[in-house]
Amino acid sequence: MRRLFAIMFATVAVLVASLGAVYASSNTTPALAEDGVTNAAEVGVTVKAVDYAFQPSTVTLTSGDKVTLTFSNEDGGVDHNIEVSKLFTSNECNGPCTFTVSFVAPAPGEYQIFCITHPDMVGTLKVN
Ligand SMILES: [Cu+2]
Repeated sequence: MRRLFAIMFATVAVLVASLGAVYASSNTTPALAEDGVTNAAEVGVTVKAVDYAFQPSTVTLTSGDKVTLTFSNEDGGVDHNIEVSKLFTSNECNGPCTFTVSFVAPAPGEYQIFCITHPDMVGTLKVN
């Protein structure tokens, strides 16, 4: 009886040890990089609104970039916002004012930048 108990104890101990080893090895396996993450760069860009126009009128980014866009409305007493459809929309602010918007650069292509209050105020976001 005592011998049987010892064998059972040893079996359980081996089982626990091997489970621990499996857990440890799976825990130390290097994580696979996700698509688009390996090349991600943190990018800062500034877009101004001056005389009802975006400056620069074209912003160029690389797909996957983690972007912090600083928007600076330099038109005193004028409300501007900045937005790109399905990507980001900012609130309007009454110039002079500055704020930042964060987003991840989408799939390559050209996207229109616009201001909700001024239909003629447009720019282009080029993503490579
Ligand atoms: Cu505007």
